[in-house]
Amino acid sequence: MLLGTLGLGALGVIAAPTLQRGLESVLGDVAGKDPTGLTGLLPNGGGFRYYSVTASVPHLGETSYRLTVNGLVDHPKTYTLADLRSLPQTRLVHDVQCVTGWRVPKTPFEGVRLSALLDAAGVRSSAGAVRFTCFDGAYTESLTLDQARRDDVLVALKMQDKPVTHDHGGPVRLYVAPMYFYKSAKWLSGITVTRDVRAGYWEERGYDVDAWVGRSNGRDDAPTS
Ligand SMILES: Nc1nc2c(c(=O)[nH]1)N[C@H]1C(S)=C(S)[C@@H](COP(=O)(O)O)O[C@H]1N2
Ligand SMILES: [Mo]
Repeated sequence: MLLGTLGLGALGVIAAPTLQRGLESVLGDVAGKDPTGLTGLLPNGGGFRYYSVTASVPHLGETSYRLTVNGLVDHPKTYTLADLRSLPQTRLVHDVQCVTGWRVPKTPFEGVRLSALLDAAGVRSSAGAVRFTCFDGAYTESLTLDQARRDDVLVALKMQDKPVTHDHGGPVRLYVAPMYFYKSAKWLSGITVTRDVRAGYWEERGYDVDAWVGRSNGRDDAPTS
Protein backbone atom coordinates (compact mmCIF):
# COMPACT_ATOMS: atom_id res chain seq x y z
CA MET A 1 0.00 0.00 0.00
CA LEU A 2 1.02 3.58 -0.55
CA LEU A 3 1.96 4.53 2.98
CA GLY A 4 3.95 1.38 3.38
CA THR A 5 6.12 2.34 0.45
CA LEU A 6 6.95 5.65 2.11
CA GLY A 7 9.07 3.69 4.53
CA LEU A 8 8.27 3.79 8.21
CA GLY A 9 11.84 2.77 8.94
CA ALA A 10 13.19 5.95 7.40
CA LEU A 11 10.70 8.01 9.33
CA GLY A 12 11.81 6.35 12.52
CA VAL A 13 15.01 8.39 12.62
CA ILE A 14 13.06 11.65 12.71
CA ALA A 15 11.86 12.46 16.18
CA ALA A 16 11.35 16.22 16.34
CA PRO A 17 7.70 16.93 17.13
CA THR A 18 7.39 19.76 14.60
CA LEU A 19 8.86 17.61 11.87
CA GLN A 20 6.53 14.85 12.93
CA ARG A 21 3.57 17.15 12.59
CA GLY A 22 4.74 18.23 9.15
CA LEU A 23 5.05 14.64 8.07
CA GLU A 24 1.68 13.79 9.46
CA SER A 25 0.00 16.60 7.58
CA VAL A 26 1.72 15.54 4.37
CA LEU A 27 0.71 11.95 4.93
CA GLY A 28 -2.73 13.16 5.91
CA ASP A 29 -3.10 14.75 2.51
CA VAL A 30 -1.84 11.62 0.82
CA ALA A 31 -4.29 9.50 2.73
CA GLY A 32 -7.20 11.90 2.38
CA LYS A 33 -6.85 13.56 5.80
CA ASP A 34 -6.03 10.25 7.40
CA PRO A 35 -9.18 10.25 9.42
CA THR A 36 -8.81 6.82 10.96
CA GLY A 37 -5.19 6.97 11.84
CA LEU A 38 -2.77 5.67 9.25
CA THR A 39 -0.42 8.40 10.40
CA GLY A 40 -0.89 6.82 13.79
CA LEU A 41 1.69 4.33 12.62
CA LEU A 42 4.31 7.05 12.72
CA PRO A 43 6.60 7.01 15.73
CA ASN A 44 5.80 9.76 18.18
CA GLY A 45 6.96 8.47 21.51
CA GLY A 46 3.64 7.08 22.66
CA GLY A 47 1.64 10.29 22.44
CA PHE A 48 -1.70 11.13 20.96
CA ARG A 49 -2.57 11.51 17.30
CA TYR A 50 -4.66 14.37 16.09
CA TYR A 51 -7.80 13.21 14.33
CA SER A 52 -10.51 15.11 12.61
CA VAL A 53 -12.83 14.00 9.87
CA THR A 54 -13.20 17.63 8.83
CA ALA A 55 -10.57 19.95 7.39
CA SER A 56 -11.16 22.63 10.00
CA VAL A 57 -13.09 23.11 13.20
CA PRO A 58 -14.22 26.42 14.69
CA HIS A 59 -12.56 27.50 17.92
CA LEU A 60 -15.11 27.86 20.70
CA GLY A 61 -14.21 29.07 24.16
CA GLU A 62 -15.32 30.62 27.39
CA THR A 63 -18.12 32.76 26.02
CA SER A 64 -19.04 31.01 22.78
CA TYR A 65 -19.23 27.36 23.81
CA ARG A 66 -22.62 25.74 24.46
CA LEU A 67 -23.69 22.16 25.15
CA THR A 68 -27.33 21.30 24.50
CA VAL A 69 -29.14 18.36 26.09
CA ASN A 70 -32.45 17.58 24.41
CA GLY A 71 -34.58 14.86 22.82
CA LEU A 72 -36.65 12.49 24.93
CA VAL A 73 -36.20 14.47 28.15
CA ASP A 74 -38.54 16.47 30.38
CA HIS A 75 -36.11 19.36 30.88
CA PRO A 76 -33.98 20.22 27.84
CA LYS A 77 -31.07 22.41 28.85
CA THR A 78 -28.19 24.35 27.41
CA TYR A 79 -24.95 24.53 29.42
CA THR A 80 -22.16 27.06 29.24
CA LEU A 81 -18.61 26.13 30.20
CA ALA A 82 -19.10 27.84 33.56
CA ASP A 83 -22.27 25.79 34.12
CA LEU A 84 -20.39 22.57 33.46
CA ARG A 85 -17.50 23.58 35.70
CA SER A 86 -19.88 24.29 38.57
CA LEU A 87 -21.09 20.68 38.61
CA PRO A 88 -19.31 17.88 40.51
CA GLN A 89 -16.18 16.76 38.63
CA THR A 90 -14.96 13.18 38.33
CA ARG A 91 -11.36 12.27 37.48
CA LEU A 92 -10.60 8.93 35.82
CA VAL A 93 -7.27 7.43 34.79
CA HIS A 94 -7.24 4.67 32.16
CA ASP A 95 -5.31 3.76 29.03
CA VAL A 96 -6.50 5.43 25.85
CA GLN A 97 -6.80 2.93 23.02
CA CYS A 98 -7.41 3.83 19.38
CA VAL A 99 -8.82 1.06 17.25
CA THR A 100 -5.96 1.52 14.78
CA GLY A 101 -3.52 0.23 17.37
CA TRP A 102 -1.93 3.12 19.23
CA ARG A 103 -2.36 3.45 22.92
CA VAL A 104 -1.55 6.08 25.53
CA PRO A 105 -1.24 4.59 28.99
CA LYS A 106 -2.76 6.04 32.14
CA THR A 107 -4.30 9.21 30.81
CA PRO A 108 -6.32 11.33 33.22
CA PHE A 109 -9.65 12.74 32.07
CA GLU A 110 -11.85 14.91 34.24
CA GLY A 111 -15.35 16.27 33.88
CA VAL A 112 -19.02 15.84 34.59
CA ARG A 113 -20.52 12.38 34.58
CA LEU A 114 -22.81 12.02 31.58
CA SER A 115 -25.26 10.28 33.92
CA ALA A 116 -25.55 13.48 35.97
CA LEU A 117 -26.54 15.49 32.90
CA LEU A 118 -29.04 12.81 31.90
CA ASP A 119 -30.54 12.73 35.38
CA ALA A 120 -30.85 16.52 35.40
CA ALA A 121 -32.62 16.38 32.05
CA GLY A 122 -35.16 13.81 33.20
CA VAL A 123 -34.90 11.00 30.66
CA ARG A 124 -38.29 9.73 29.53
CA SER A 125 -39.23 6.07 29.81
CA SER A 126 -39.47 5.76 26.02
CA ALA A 127 -35.74 6.50 25.67
CA GLY A 128 -33.14 3.85 24.94
CA ALA A 129 -30.10 5.64 23.60
CA VAL A 130 -28.08 8.84 23.46
CA ARG A 131 -26.74 10.51 20.36
CA PHE A 132 -23.80 12.92 20.37
CA THR A 133 -23.19 15.70 17.88
CA CYS A 134 -20.15 17.89 17.44
CA PHE A 135 -19.48 21.46 16.42
CA ASP A 136 -17.18 20.29 13.65
CA GLY A 137 -20.51 19.74 11.91
CA ALA A 138 -19.76 16.17 10.86
CA TYR A 139 -18.86 13.72 13.60
CA THR A 140 -21.52 11.82 15.48
CA GLU A 141 -21.51 9.07 18.09
CA SER A 142 -24.01 7.17 20.15
CA LEU A 143 -24.37 4.98 23.22
CA THR A 144 -27.18 2.91 24.63
CA LEU A 145 -28.73 4.50 27.69
CA ASP A 146 -27.18 1.81 29.88
CA GLN A 147 -23.73 2.53 28.47
CA ALA A 148 -24.27 6.27 28.79
CA ARG A 149 -25.13 5.93 32.47
CA ARG A 150 -21.90 4.13 33.37
CA ASP A 151 -19.66 5.76 35.98
CA ASP A 152 -16.74 5.84 33.54
CA VAL A 153 -18.39 7.97 30.87
CA LEU A 154 -17.67 11.68 31.17
CA VAL A 155 -18.37 14.96 29.50
CA ALA A 156 -14.72 15.90 29.83
CA LEU A 157 -13.39 19.38 30.48
CA LYS A 158 -9.85 18.26 31.25
CA MET A 159 -7.44 15.80 29.69
CA GLN A 160 -4.01 15.12 31.19
CA ASP A 161 -5.02 17.46 34.04
CA LYS A 162 -5.29 20.49 31.74
CA PRO A 163 -8.27 22.00 29.96
CA VAL A 164 -8.97 19.94 26.82
CA THR A 165 -7.09 21.69 24.00
CA HIS A 166 -8.73 22.54 20.72
CA ASP A 167 -6.90 19.76 18.89
CA HIS A 168 -8.07 17.20 21.41
CA GLY A 169 -11.69 18.31 21.08
CA GLY A 170 -11.84 21.24 23.48
CA PRO A 171 -13.30 22.90 25.23
CA VAL A 172 -15.49 19.82 25.84
CA ARG A 173 -15.24 16.28 24.53
CA LEU A 174 -16.94 13.04 25.39
CA TYR A 175 -14.84 10.43 27.21
CA VAL A 176 -15.98 6.82 27.09
CA ALA A 177 -13.29 5.05 29.11
CA PRO A 178 -14.12 1.37 28.39
CA MET A 179 -14.41 1.77 24.63
CA TYR A 180 -12.10 2.48 21.72
CA PHE A 181 -11.29 6.15 21.47
CA TYR A 182 -13.50 6.79 18.44
CA LYS A 183 -16.45 6.74 20.85
CA SER A 184 -14.95 9.76 22.64
CA ALA A 185 -16.42 12.43 20.38
CA LYS A 186 -14.39 15.62 20.25
CA TRP A 187 -15.90 19.15 20.10
CA LEU A 188 -19.06 17.93 21.79
CA SER A 189 -22.02 20.27 21.28
CA GLY A 190 -25.15 18.15 21.49
CA ILE A 191 -26.50 15.31 23.59
CA THR A 192 -29.83 14.05 22.26
CA VAL A 193 -31.74 11.34 24.04
CA THR A 194 -33.33 9.04 21.47
CA ARG A 195 -35.32 5.84 21.34
CA ASP A 196 -32.81 3.73 19.45
CA VAL A 197 -29.09 3.74 18.85
CA ARG A 198 -28.10 5.30 15.57
CA ALA A 199 -24.72 4.39 14.12
CA GLY A 200 -22.11 7.15 14.41
CA TYR A 201 -19.70 8.50 11.82
CA TRP A 202 -17.19 5.65 11.87
CA GLU A 203 -19.84 3.08 12.61
CA GLU A 204 -21.58 3.87 9.33
CA ARG A 205 -18.18 3.10 7.83
CA GLY A 206 -17.67 -0.26 9.46
CA TYR A 207 -16.63 0.08 13.10
CA ASP A 208 -18.64 -1.63 15.84
CA VAL A 209 -21.29 0.40 17.66
CA ASP A 210 -20.50 -1.47 20.87
CA ALA A 211 -16.83 -0.63 20.92
CA TRP A 212 -15.56 -2.32 24.09
CA VAL A 213 -11.78 -2.35 24.13
CA GLY A 214 -10.52 -5.84 23.37
CA ARG A 215 -14.00 -7.20 22.68
CA SER A 216 -15.02 -5.54 19.43
CA ASN A 217 -13.90 -4.66 15.94
CA GLY A 218 -12.64 -8.17 15.31
CA ARG A 219 -10.18 -8.22 18.18
CA ASP A 220 -9.97 -10.99 20.74
CA ASP A 221 -7.35 -9.30 22.88
CA ALA A 222 -6.41 -5.74 23.61
CA PRO A 223 -3.80 -4.72 21.02
CA THR A 224 -0.28 -4.45 22.34
CA SER A 225 1.09 -1.68 20.17
N1 LIG B 1 -15.43 15.22 16.40
C1 LIG B 1 -14.55 14.20 16.27
N2 LIG B 1 -14.33 13.39 17.31
C2 LIG B 1 -13.47 12.35 17.20
C3 LIG B 1 -12.80 12.08 15.97
C4 LIG B 1 -13.03 12.98 14.89
O1 LIG B 1 -12.47 12.83 13.78
N3 LIG B 1 -13.91 14.02 15.07
N4 LIG B 1 -11.94 11.01 15.88
C5 LIG B 1 -12.10 9.92 16.86
C6 LIG B 1 -10.96 9.00 16.86
S1 LIG B 1 -10.92 7.81 15.64
C7 LIG B 1 -10.01 9.04 17.84
S2 LIG B 1 -8.79 7.86 17.94
C8 LIG B 1 -10.01 10.13 18.84
C9 LIG B 1 -8.69 10.90 18.74
O2 LIG B 1 -8.60 11.87 19.73
P1 LIG B 1 -7.36 12.84 19.75
O3 LIG B 1 -7.36 13.61 18.45
O4 LIG B 1 -7.55 13.68 20.96
O5 LIG B 1 -6.13 11.97 19.86
O6 LIG B 1 -11.08 11.05 18.69
C10 LIG B 1 -12.28 10.48 18.28
N5 LIG B 1 -13.27 11.55 18.29
MO1 LIG C 1 -9.33 6.29 16.39
